Amino acid sequence: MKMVIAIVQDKDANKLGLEFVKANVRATRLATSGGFLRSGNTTFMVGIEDDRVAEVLGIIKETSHMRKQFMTPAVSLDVSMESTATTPMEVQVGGATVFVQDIEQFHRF
Ligand code: 2BA
Repeated sequence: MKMVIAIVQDKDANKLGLEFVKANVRATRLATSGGFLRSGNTTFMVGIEDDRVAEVLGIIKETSHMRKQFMTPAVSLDVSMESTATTPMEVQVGGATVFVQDIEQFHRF
């Protein structure tokens, strides 16, 4: 048994959830935020048999897209306490960040 944890962009989350249902893959969906951009993303937790991990990874790969986003760094104050203009910077996000972990035990009571 493995636990696949996939962090995807909110724009891809509904499609991914539907694809999991179609493929009879059970998943839990969490509303999360990225530590860097601090904007919303979605984390799926998927408990899955070892021989279906590749299938799950394939579904995630097909559904998650890379996008460019602009972020504006926090306003900074210079020595005269005047705020200095900050330039928006481009950041590439995604497709998906995925972790696969061994699960020692799995129970459904
Ligand atoms: P965020 O932390 O909001 O990061 C969004 C994107 O910003 C990242 O895209 C990456 O391109 C960039 N980025 C992140 N930290 C950076 C830094 N210190 N300096 C410069 N650029 C930085 P992705 O790599 O595709 O990550 C998308 C989201 O996946 C992340 O959102 C975070 O929620 C999660 N994530 C990525 N790597 C992770 C890790 N090692 N552990 C836990 N969560 C992770």
